[in-house]
Amino acid sequence: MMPRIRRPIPGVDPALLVKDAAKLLPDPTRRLFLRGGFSVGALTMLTGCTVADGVSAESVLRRISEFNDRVQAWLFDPNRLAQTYPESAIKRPFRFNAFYPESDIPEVDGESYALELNGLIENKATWSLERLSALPQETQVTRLICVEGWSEIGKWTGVRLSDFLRRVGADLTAKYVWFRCAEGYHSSIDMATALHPQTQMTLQFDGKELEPKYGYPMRIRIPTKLGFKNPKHVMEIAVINNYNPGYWEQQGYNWFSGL
Ligand SMILES: Nc1nc2c(c(=O)[nH]1)N[C@H]1C(S)=C(S)[C@@H](COP(=O)(O)O)O[C@H]1N2
Ligand SMILES: [Mo]
Repeated sequence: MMPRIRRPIPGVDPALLVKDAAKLLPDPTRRLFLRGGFSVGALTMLTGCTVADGVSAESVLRRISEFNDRVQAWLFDPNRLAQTYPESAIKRPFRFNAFYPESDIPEVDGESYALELNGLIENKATWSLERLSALPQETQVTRLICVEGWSEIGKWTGVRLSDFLRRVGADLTAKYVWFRCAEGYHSSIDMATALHPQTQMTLQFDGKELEPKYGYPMRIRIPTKLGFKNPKHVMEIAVINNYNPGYWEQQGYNWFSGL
């Protein structure tokens, strides 16, 4: 998470800035960095920012946050599976969460639903719910972890996102997959995570058609990432090469947010 420090700080003490910035590094890196005797030079090397008087702390911290994303992306093991659980561990009723109350859940019509495809994809024809349901389905019992401090185990069924991306001729060497939701929420993920075997275009929760609160008609389920990287009511998928932070990332949450 990136603290919001807006003003450039004239005459900022670089040593203090370095110390603050180091707190934002992901843990193994932070320990190495601090053990190495944190220095302005090391911070400059990490961020590419010249840490000098008058530099905006925000710009340095933003670079640290981007560096954090790169380190996490680099540490991400595309073959490591998130833990799965027995059906007896499923939480019922499962918690609803969004940036709005339950009364504002978007109502998407499943009959006329047409998933849009954009960006680096060969076959951009839209997909109806019926066609998505006809693709091979997989079920996972995994834990959804929300950054707000709760987690619950649930059961999600749907199409493997990597299968779908291959089927529509997506450029799998592109950097990001971006999702736009019915109510304006949006999110993007790294391609390695999009291709992870447990990353799913979810159509069912707990053996039943997704309820509106869980993201009807389709949500993305990613057990290797925090809850806010699991967009609900997905209306459009785009394969892109330019970084496009999501709703919560714009509020300061770390973009990669892997587990
Ligand atoms: N479209 C949309 N998707 C969203 C959100 C949202 O506000 N809108 N909230 C996210 C957050 S913060 C969490 S923790 C999970 C919650 O999923 P659930 O309601 O199935 O528990 O959805 C994520 N996906
Ligand atoms: Mo969340």
